[in-house]
Amino acid sequence: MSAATGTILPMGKRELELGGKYLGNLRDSNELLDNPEALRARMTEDGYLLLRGLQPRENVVAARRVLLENLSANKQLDPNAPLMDGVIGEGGRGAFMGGAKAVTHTPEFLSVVESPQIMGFFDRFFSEQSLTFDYKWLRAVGKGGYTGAHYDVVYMGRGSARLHTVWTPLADISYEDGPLALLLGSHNLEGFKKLRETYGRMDVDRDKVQGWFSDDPMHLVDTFGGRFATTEFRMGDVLIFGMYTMHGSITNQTGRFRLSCDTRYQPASDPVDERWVGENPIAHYGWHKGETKSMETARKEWGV
Ligand SMILES: O=C(O)CCC(=O)C(=O)O
Repeated sequence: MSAATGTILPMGKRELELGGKYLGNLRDSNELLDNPEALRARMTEDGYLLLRGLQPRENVVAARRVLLENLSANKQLDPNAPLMDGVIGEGGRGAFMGGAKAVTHTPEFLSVVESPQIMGFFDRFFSEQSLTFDYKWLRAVGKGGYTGAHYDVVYMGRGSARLHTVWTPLADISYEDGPLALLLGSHNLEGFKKLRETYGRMDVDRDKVQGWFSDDPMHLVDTFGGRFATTEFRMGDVLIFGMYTMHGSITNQTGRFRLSCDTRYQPASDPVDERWVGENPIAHYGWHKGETKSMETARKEWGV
């Protein structure tokens, strides 16, 4: 972990200075861990909670190993490098492995994303029993790869209004590895209201629109307000945020896969988005099937 304030980090089609107008650092909320009310207030205020070391590190290392063994068996890794370094092999490409149960439903993986630490956290956070979707999102981001800015609600907004995402790094992730970046204020600033009421009401399976809102973080900040924030992560850390916290990622500049998973949690008594639960969740059934509307066209229609 090497980069510091003033470092230039690529994100989408821009380069952002860490500590500058467009990109700052996330703060952790570990000091609030024993106080659910304060955690809820912090979530309302910040739109996220960064909790360092919530998961036992050895459990995350074990899940990482399962994922890397799978990537290795699929010839994605450099066979001459140590498995646990996750070095991208010749021809190895980044992969979205959402729903890949051969990995996501192994005991090692479930012992992280359904651990007593994370389920217990949400039981306390919601002050009632929580549940997590059966479908788990898993990503191996290759060199030059990144995630464009979006709200999660457009992918999973049919159930609970209290649904939260947990982003779990399956690596120690430096700035160069391409960590997640949140657009602070996107969940509550007035400048984002119209965006929340247009883009934020879309459903990718119903509306068949591309999901990412933008790959231009500077334009987002200049137009709607807020500031992106990121940090370096260690295995064991989790980043929790709501459906209206816009986020994307810094570009992976390394020769290693940036490995992470994102999983969802809500109160068990709330309605559940039917696409993501059950033995074999139906997942996205309309998105990218047939004609897909470009985000550019949709944004013109919404006037944002
Ligand atoms: O890991 C990434 O690059 C994207 C993750 C994401 O979009 C999410 O956690 O909702």
